[in-house]
Amino acid sequence: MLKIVQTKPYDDQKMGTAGLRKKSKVAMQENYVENFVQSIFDAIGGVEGKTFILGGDGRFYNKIALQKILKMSAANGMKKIIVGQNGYLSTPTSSRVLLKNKADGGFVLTASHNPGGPNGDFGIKYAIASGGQCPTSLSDKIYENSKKISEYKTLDTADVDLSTISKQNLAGMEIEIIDSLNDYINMMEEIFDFPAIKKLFANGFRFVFDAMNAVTGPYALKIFEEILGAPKGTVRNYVPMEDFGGLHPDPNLIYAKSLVDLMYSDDAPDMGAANDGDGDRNMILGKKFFVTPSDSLAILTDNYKLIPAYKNGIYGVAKSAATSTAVGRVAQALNIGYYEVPTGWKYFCNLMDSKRITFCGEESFGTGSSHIREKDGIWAVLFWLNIIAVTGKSVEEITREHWQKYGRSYYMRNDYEIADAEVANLLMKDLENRLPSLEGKTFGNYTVSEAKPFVYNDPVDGSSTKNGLIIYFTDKSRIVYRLSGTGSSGATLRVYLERYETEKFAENVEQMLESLADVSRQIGEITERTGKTKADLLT
Ligand code: VG1
Ligand code: CO
Repeated sequence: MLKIVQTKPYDDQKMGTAGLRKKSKVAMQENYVENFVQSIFDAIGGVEGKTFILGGDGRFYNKIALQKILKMSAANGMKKIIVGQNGYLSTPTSSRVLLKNKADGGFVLTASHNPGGPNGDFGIKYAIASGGQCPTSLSDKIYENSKKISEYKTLDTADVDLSTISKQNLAGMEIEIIDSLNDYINMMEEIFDFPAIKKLFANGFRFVFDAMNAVTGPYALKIFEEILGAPKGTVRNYVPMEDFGGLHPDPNLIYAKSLVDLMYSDDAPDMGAANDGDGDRNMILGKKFFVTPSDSLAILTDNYKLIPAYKNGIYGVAKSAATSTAVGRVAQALNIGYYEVPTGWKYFCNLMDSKRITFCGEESFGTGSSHIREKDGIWAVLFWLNIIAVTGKSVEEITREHWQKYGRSYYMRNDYEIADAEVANLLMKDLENRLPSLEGKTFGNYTVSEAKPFVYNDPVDGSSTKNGLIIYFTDKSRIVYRLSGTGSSGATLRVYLERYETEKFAENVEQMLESLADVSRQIGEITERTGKTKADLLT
């Protein structure tokens, strides 16, 4: 039965870098999810006659929010909704399903790499018909709606059973529950050389994949163990859990600790990899060896010819401004287009749609291609396995050869957790005002050549976005400052450090970047303003 519920607006439903992210307890407030979803429906001119995609990474509160959205969708007259079995859809799969079905939009219930559970985070990513995250112009409209919403539509009805592949009807809306694995796996088989990777495993290549108790577990189990024949035990932590088993599902050297410990032990396998909560991030490790995501993007691009789907040529490549310039050197050598965009995958989408780029990536462990409009964790892992299978080289050899050929960008991200968001905002504002006065100044061994805000003018839709501040130095080093847009409390100041070398490849990255980190604190007045003499998290 149709029910119109009176509600009061919340004033904090502004989307960040990728969707809405909140503490679970905030999202669980009365009508919180409903307000946000109705605000989306209203912002896109209603959902009558339209088709949408729905799923999530399985985190806490997914089950309840899925039912809320299903009932609201039917009550608002949606024609059809395609839902992953048991409510699971990784972010890349959802983009795939959306594009394949030419749907009008899609919801993924996730806070990505943020921890889950009652004391963790919950979130909603909203994608548009192009398969990518909704643009800022739309999220602004949704935010405006959410601040004045007074009612929403839902149904007074029993919950929908999402456990079996089926077609159901909810008050006139078709619900199609799909097996999301097969379709995604078929797509991967079309892109990569599965027979070559199968042979690699048959010849004893040792690989470990850590799904971090998150959504890619079932995909990884099927692809790596069942189809490609890697031995049982290759895929770890493969059962998706509501709280990720207490893990912080962010695949980096700090949070994927057990995998990192294994890869740095004397009995390390040949390659290790991990994905994040919603399956769009990846980390690549060799034996006692770590590949930075910035290098990974550059290496994948340089080796495109080894992959069946790309061997006939790629368009250009793009990276976020904060990502190291390594891929820029490859683009130059290959003579392909090269773009620098703000942080957030949505900025790559127009470039892919207009065939300007094929590959793109971010320093935050995100890599992907135009096969979908989101980053794709398993895709990146398969790309590495494919390169190894064809070349017979190790992760470390491939990376070192890349440095020999192009030089090396030593790279690190320093995160400062600042409890008072106002302190962080003011730090950025004042730094922006000081930028012109920095040019030509010397800090230790580093002389500033240029200092300016990063502004991106989209070549396709003409929109302009300002995100972060960049300091360039005369020796090609760079520092980028920006505030995170995915946190759920306080502020995170991200400081990205890059130093370029062509000859001496020292092993200790932290040491190589120590003086630049000091310079970043000095230029940003970080210690004075926050009391911090060191970053809280180095990745
Ligand atoms: C972070 C990363 C950014 C990434 C975003 C979403 O944003 O830095 O590169 O696109 O998370 O990732 P921020 O604003 O906190 O720096 V995820 O895996 O949603 O899907
Ligand atoms: Co993610």
